[in-house]
Amino acid sequence: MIVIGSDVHRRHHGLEFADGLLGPSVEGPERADLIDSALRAAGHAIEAPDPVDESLLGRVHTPQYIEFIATAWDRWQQLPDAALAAMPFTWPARNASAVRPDDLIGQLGFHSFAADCSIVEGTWDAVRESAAISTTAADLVGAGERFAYGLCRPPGHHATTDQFGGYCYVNNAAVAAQRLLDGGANRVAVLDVDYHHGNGTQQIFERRDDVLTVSIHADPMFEFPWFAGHANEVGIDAGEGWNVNIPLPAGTDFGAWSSALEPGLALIASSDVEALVVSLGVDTFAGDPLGTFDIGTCDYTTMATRIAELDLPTVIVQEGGYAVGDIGANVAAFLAPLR
Ligand code: OKP
Ligand code: ZN
Repeated sequence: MIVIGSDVHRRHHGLEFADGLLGPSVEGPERADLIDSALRAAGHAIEAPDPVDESLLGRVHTPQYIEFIATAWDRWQQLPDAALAAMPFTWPARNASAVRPDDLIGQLGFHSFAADCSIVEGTWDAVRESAAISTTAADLVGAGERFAYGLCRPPGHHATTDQFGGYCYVNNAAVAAQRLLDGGANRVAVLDVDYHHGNGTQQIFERRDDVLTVSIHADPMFEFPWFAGHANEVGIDAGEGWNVNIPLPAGTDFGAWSSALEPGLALIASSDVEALVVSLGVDTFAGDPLGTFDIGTCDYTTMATRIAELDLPTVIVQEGGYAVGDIGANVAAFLAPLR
């Protein structure tokens, strides 16, 4: 198993508004550092990524959005009373104008959907490196590797074509999927096993039939991201039938989770896809502070074994997982059977 990773993620250590308080984000640098050390201890070598192709980011997202993320910190620094992190406080709500404002504060709201994300000095460096990691993993699989794992941080699956949120800025799974298509695959699947619905990945591909998106997640009736992830979201126009959402109740254990996985796998197996991207969140873990599911460390090995039975070239990108004491063991358990 090839693992791609980097220390550049440490430059991103954002703030998060939650439970009425602004504080350090739950999505912090220790997450990736602990996965890194657990994988090294398990015998994996970790290789550096190649530089990212920024034009690819501007095709998965809008070029205007990528430019915004890349320059927002410098613009924030020009403000006379700039605080330590750039954050939005207002968003376009229902029935709002679709016009993008000129002002930085307005654009922060225009280009985001949640207050759990901020932009600090090193955010763009880390976001770009995270995308480089997923691209490099995709290139290795495109060149014939059966599996490659991208230790991406920050995560990506909530990032839409032009909005950050849910700790995500650039959608690493979507970038990997597009890279596989650019490399010659006719159709790919993204299987999102993070606890939260992959609303960004869904939105990026919802009008397309060359990417099948399948997400298994906590029902948005009770869980973030709340405004997407229902079972009746099946894709739009040419993409109709190419998005599958499998929402599950609070407290779901691995037996019920596995039963939900089966129809997703069956669809992937029958859809003529030539490669697979797995959005690997381990926030389905029983001890996760953001989750409610009841999945154990050993279950991740069973999960990965079943996914590998699809017999597809597979890129795995890291998404969530906030039980930092167990995050390394959980990721290592998932990667162990993939060889
Ligand atoms: C990102 B990923 C809790 C705030 C929760 C949203 C959760 C983002 C999850 N105090 N913020 O899918 O793991
Ligand atoms: Zn998650």
